[in-house]
Amino acid sequence: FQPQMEVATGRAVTAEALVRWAHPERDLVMPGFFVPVAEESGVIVALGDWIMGRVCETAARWHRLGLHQRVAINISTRELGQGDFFLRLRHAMATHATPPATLELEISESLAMEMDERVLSQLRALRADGVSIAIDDFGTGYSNLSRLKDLPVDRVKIDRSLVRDITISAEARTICSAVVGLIQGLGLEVVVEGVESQEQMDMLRIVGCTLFQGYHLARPAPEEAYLRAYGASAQTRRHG
Ligand code: G
Ligand code: MN
Repeated sequence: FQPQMEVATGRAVTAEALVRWAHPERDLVMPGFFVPVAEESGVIVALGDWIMGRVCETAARWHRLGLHQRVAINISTRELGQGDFFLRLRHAMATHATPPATLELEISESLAMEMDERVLSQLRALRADGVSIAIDDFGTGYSNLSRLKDLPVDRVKIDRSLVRDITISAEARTICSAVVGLIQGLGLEVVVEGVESQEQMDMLRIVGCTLFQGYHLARPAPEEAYLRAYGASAQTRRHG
């Protein structure tokens, strides 16, 4: 889990669930290595179900612990293409009694721009029930801004590639601040991902960003370590 921090309060508002493979003989394996293989072999369906179950179970348990944080799950292109994807998600939510408002779906920009009406209506229904929808990796693909306003979306995560050079390049700053303005102008929340320095964060705050995720704030961590740092008791410690 990696936190998205609200900088004004110092609170973690969302925990992004990031899958890792604890291989018996190797270091922690990153999804970039095993997800493509899982997609090729078809294991991705079972893996996706396992992740969905873990996320729904975690979100429900954190809610019972009084932790007011959403848990975000990354949805792959393959998954949204499965006819029964939403049925399986609803099933996982029902199995674990997950309050919809504790869940957030992250859908990559390229995928979001291609969603058909069937997928959109399912997303609208989930959103009406309280699930948050975020566009992930915004700025890496064909950022169709006019399409963005028609999507059932709560927030947009600006990709780290748009942020990387803002401290050294005036052009990068201009692009980043224009994108932030556009998203906010559409009434959507901006989350900046891949924040790696205080300097970047200071600049992004001037532009009006309030939600940040990245190594500068916290690296992804196993649940136990995450809860020690960002759990309910940690937040009480911090604020009184
Ligand atoms: O596509 P998505 O945005 O979900 O990718 C998240 C990935 O980015 C995770 O694997 C996570 O470990 C990684 N990540 C998180 N914060 C940072 C950061 O500040 N810098 C870099 N380079 N990667 C990050
Ligand atoms: Mn993501």
